[in-house]
Amino acid sequence: MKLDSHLILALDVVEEKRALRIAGEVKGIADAIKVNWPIILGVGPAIITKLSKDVEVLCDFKIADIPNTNRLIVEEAFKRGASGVIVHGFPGEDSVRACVDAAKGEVFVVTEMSHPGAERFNAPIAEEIARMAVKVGATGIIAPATRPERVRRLREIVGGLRIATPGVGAQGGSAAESIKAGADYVIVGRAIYEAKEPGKEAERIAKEMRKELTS
Ligand code: 3DU
Repeated sequence: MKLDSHLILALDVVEEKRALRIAGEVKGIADAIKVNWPIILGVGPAIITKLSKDVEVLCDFKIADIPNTNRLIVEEAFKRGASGVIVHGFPGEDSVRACVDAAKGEVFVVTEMSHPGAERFNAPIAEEIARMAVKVGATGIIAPATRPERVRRLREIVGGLRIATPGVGAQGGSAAESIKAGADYVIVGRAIYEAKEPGKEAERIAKEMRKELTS
């Protein structure tokens, strides 16, 4: 995926017309659009192919199954035009490796999620998951924008792997802080797609990150 604005739009809307309008407004601003189950179930998987004509699409299916099922999901996502997939790390090395082997593009492994509940079961194993992501040759990891100190720590572990951080805006995280902590991309959903002018809000966030990177 390109790394230009450092912004990935999480397009969690469930109507096709609205999805395509917002995608059009952020065209040329966001480096990629992330699709998750709400849009896949609301609009249908053909939206991956449709969006991918104009922008790189990251399929956030949080794939978390046995290796064979993971492989099948990953193959279908790339067949439809995805540039990357997001997979869970907790099912183990064989499950994540199956995704890396099947991928025709990028694989991001969730290390630690951004919501408060992740602190109990997820955070204690996040660093081990990050080490596994490096070992299996993943493209990058997902780390929490809501906890920049964790992004910083996970960066130490993954070295040059890409880090994408959701949790900016509606969940309370800051784009500039994430970048400062070592993120390559921030993932933003509601703060952009619920804005009156999604394109302008996307541009504002991209500018905030540019400023951080050049300061
Ligand atoms: O909170 P937002 O509306 O900006 O959306 C964040 C998106 O990122 C959403 O699709 C969510 O499912 C995803 N995500 C997280 O929020 C946190 C994670 O740890 C992983 C993915």
